[in-house]
Amino acid sequence: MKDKDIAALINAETKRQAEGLEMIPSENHTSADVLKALGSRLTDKYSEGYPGMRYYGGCENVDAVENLARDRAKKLFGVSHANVQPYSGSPANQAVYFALVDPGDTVMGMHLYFGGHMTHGLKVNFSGTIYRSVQYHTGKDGYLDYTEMAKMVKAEKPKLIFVGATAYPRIFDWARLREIADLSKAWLIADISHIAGLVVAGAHPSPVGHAHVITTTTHKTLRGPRGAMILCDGNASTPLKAVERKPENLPTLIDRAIIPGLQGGPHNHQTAAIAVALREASQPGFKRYGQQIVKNAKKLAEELLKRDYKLVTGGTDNHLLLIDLSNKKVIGADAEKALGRAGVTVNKNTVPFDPRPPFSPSGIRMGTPALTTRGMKEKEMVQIADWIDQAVKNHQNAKILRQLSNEVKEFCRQFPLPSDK
Ligand code: DSN
Repeated sequence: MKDKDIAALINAETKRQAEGLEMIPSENHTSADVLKALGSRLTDKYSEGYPGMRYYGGCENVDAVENLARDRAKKLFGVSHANVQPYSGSPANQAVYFALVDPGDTVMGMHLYFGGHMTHGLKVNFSGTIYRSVQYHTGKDGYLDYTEMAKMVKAEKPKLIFVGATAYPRIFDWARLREIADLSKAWLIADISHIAGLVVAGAHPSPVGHAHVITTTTHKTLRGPRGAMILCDGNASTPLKAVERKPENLPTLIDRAIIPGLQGGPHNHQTAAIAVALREASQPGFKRYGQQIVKNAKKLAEELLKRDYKLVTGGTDNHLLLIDLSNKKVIGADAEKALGRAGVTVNKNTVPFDPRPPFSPSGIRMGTPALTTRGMKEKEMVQIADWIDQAVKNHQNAKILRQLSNEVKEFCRQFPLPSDK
């Protein structure tokens, strides 16, 4: 690369990832093939529209790329329609609102501070300003309170309910959630961004057949490039004909919400990289990968519990752990900083009913998708729990944190990033 400044920064970031433990649960390490597709000439091409219906010439190759991505997504998740054009998770969710509800309609989602996402109706997000947003949350035990949620649906009569999370360590009961959504004939939207890879691996129940629409990013447990998809069942798009908001019309409603509703030209390099990741996720090894993510998270939880850490819900069923540090005399931000200095990257996070403000919460969130990609298993989780504990206990001791970071660096040499293999 001729730009030495950017080359140096890319190298520094690759080194940082290779020499440390990436434990932010929404992050992962992509394959060399995914990176190759992202860095290809496909990025040069404009192609507003969909395969076979573009506003530009020269689309024969990108049409084939997008068709492959759509077909692979449909097959992998078992749905009849896939839109692979959303630039990322937030635009995908935005498109769902745009397709299915009108400004001022009542919508429902889990509150961000209880593990939800901004686009699920947070007051300062578009979803909480354009629509009348009511928010559900977890009970004191950290589990989603389905009974409370049903009461709220009966009282508020939302037209659309988002279910999905960024910091929820347990599984979602999709059948029960659909029953709850049916109480007000609401659209049920499953945002499986965090757990898509687990769903593919059979390590988390699939929302297919329960949710009307599924949104997911492609760069978390699914291990693809940054991007997103919207999945649903229904009839294929019917160009130029008006369609009603009915389940059978979902593919048309979603496609039109993406373009011309919200987006312009699709990112074809990203679509190709999504197609590559979907092929990788259809290999038998990916099932083992997804299941190992959960085994690793459970082992890490067990080890941290032994060291007297307070885990929200007392453990995990998925890829992440939410830790309430209130008994450790350290706040989330300080723990995040200390762990970072020790070579362990996590993020500060609110815990349910957090008495502290969201920009300085009581907890931290961590997960195992990236560690598992590097080949780490239960044995390694024991060592990692020990380093986490040492860093938290010695969060003010620069010498110990430096020593831990050297140990982590040494350990990481045995587990290269996939692109370096
Ligand atoms: N930023 C993502 C996460 O970290 O969970 C959610 O969009």
